[in-house]
Amino acid sequence: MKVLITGIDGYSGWPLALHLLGRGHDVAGLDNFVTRRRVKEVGSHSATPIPTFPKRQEAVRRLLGKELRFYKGDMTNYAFVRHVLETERPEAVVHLAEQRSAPYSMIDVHHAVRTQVDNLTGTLHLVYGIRDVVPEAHLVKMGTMGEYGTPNVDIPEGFFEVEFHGRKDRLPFPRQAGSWYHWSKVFDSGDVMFGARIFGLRATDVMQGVLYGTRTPEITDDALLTRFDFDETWGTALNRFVVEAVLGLPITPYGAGGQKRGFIALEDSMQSLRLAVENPPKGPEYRVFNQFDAYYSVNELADLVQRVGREFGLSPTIEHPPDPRVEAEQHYYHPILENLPALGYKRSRELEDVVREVFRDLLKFKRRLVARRHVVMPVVQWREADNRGHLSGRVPPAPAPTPTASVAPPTTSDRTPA
Ligand code: USQ
Repeated sequence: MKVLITGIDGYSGWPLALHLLGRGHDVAGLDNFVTRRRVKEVGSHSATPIPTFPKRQEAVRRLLGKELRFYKGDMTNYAFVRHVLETERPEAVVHLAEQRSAPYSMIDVHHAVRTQVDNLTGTLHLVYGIRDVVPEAHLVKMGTMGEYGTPNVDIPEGFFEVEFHGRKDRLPFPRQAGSWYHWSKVFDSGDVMFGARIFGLRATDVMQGVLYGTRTPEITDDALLTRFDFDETWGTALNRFVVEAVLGLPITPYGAGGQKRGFIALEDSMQSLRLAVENPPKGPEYRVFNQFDAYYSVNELADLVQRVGREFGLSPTIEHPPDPRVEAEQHYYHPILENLPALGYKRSRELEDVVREVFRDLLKFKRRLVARRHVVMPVVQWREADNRGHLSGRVPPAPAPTPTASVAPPTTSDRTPA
């Protein structure tokens, strides 16, 4: 199948390209390298050294004997999106090209606005581009389990039956996102659902849990490594806990640590996305897949990382910093997972095995972690309107306000190659 991956240079975009190529699909991708620049913006870098994109293409050619086509550009430019669709004419588009960090969106008004404007614009461009150029193509859109929040009832896959005042309907399950980033995903979901309805598109909205891991079976050489973020803005819970243990910093379940989330290994996220691509809706439809391996509290994950860390001769400690976020620290959590297993999805490995693998990889790149040790502890506070003071030295000064819009003007570096 001809697949286009938007955001192909990212943590999951890159291993997805390798996975789909390995399964015999014809893959092309686009990216504007903004994650590389924004991670630099907060003073950090990937724990794993990642080559430039031309070097990545070269490694794919050399090690896998495959061609990977690439387009550099920004999805907020509709002409660019159309050009790629017209050139590639993909049968499926996996849309990953979005600002993906909740803490980054909470830094200040400019980061909040940029997150929502970019994410919604890119998604709408794709919805229109598919309608105009490849109306039969299947859009697989990366959403997030965080759209649902943590309600005190089970979480269905997108829709549920409701009875109210004696009448029944099947309605979208309520969304209660916990950051400006997560709200951008909610709005995206609404746009894809509406686009599918009015334009007759085929779309799968994937509600993915928190990713973890350093590799997938296709990453057989360091030249094929994907990025791995660990700073407080771009790193996510389990990955960060292993980094903290390796650096001799306390492992940081925030607040009471009873926050539960669905988690999924990188390898299993690739399996799920492939299953979605290979099993498109038969006709116009908007469907929702929840996507996670299992759910855990951050306390359970901290305990696990501490235990596995000891196997590597480390002495990890656990501390509970005050929660910088506004979220329930103890709550009911029971999301449903039926659609992917019905397509054959099976968890590949035990969590502990993957955590061991992450330790092995990170110990190998420990010098890169030590060099950025100062960006690990949390400083971005959800309640603060402007966190640039806390991030001093990590984030550049606020852009000058423009008289016509509250959107910070794009910096040159935001629109040019890394
Ligand atoms: N947390 C800690 N300690 C840390 C980091 C995080 O306790 O050092 C807690 C957070 O307070 C939160 C939970 O872990 O309760 C998850 O936080 P996270 O930073 O691991 O993940 P999150 O901000 O939710 O976002 C990540 C990805 C995002 C994706 C989302 C899936 O960055 O792109 O959409 O996971 S989900 O969480 O299901 O919404």
